[in-house]
Amino acid sequence: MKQTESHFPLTDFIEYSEEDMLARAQNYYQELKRRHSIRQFSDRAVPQAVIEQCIKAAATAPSGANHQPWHFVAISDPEVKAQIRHEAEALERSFYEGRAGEEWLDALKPLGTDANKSYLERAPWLIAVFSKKRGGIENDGSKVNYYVHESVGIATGFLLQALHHAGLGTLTHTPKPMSFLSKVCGRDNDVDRPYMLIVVGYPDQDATIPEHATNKKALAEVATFN
Ligand code: IYR
Repeated sequence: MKQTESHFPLTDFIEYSEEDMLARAQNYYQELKRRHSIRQFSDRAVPQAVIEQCIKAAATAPSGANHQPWHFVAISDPEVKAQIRHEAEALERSFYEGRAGEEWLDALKPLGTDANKSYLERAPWLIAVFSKKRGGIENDGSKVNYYVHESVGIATGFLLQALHHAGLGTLTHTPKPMSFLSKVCGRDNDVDRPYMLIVVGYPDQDATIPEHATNKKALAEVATFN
């Protein structure tokens, strides 16, 4: 490998025995299997320090040329949450009233979702994820970013796992179009694009998950070994 820049030895890699590796992989699967999108949130507060650590975990994700083309806006201000709910519900109403089309609405039936998004106000935190078309490591906007969608998708996955691991419930929410989030979050420029809204908090005491959501495809259906 050509090393034109300075490189450091990989000192923080941990190797496990094959037995431990399998046990860790099994345990991790068991942990991730308990992650479910929830739509009934408690209004119980969650310390900002926890959210900060989870965002730091998300921001360790790999990215094109390590440009880290993401920005997270963590919102707990009730007024901002109310504004987001108001805007999102207006969009969702038109979605459920026909914009979605019959096939899409049919696919959503087992989830039991509708245009009511009260959790956007009730949950203690909303994390708006933005992708950045330009910026580079310096974040000064002068350089192009690469594989932005892939990079931000991976970081968002890391964020969901970190929040779940910390003991919090989440929901990925993507009101369409999401441009209103830019204004509400003060990221109204031509570099940042709203990517996803993550609702974060404790599940309500009587939170439920649709049976449909527990039906994950078997390994043989999602993977092939040659
Ligand atoms: N954004 C809408 C609709 C929706 C779409 C999909 I695809 C889902 O998996 C769930 C919901 C809503 O939040 O209700």
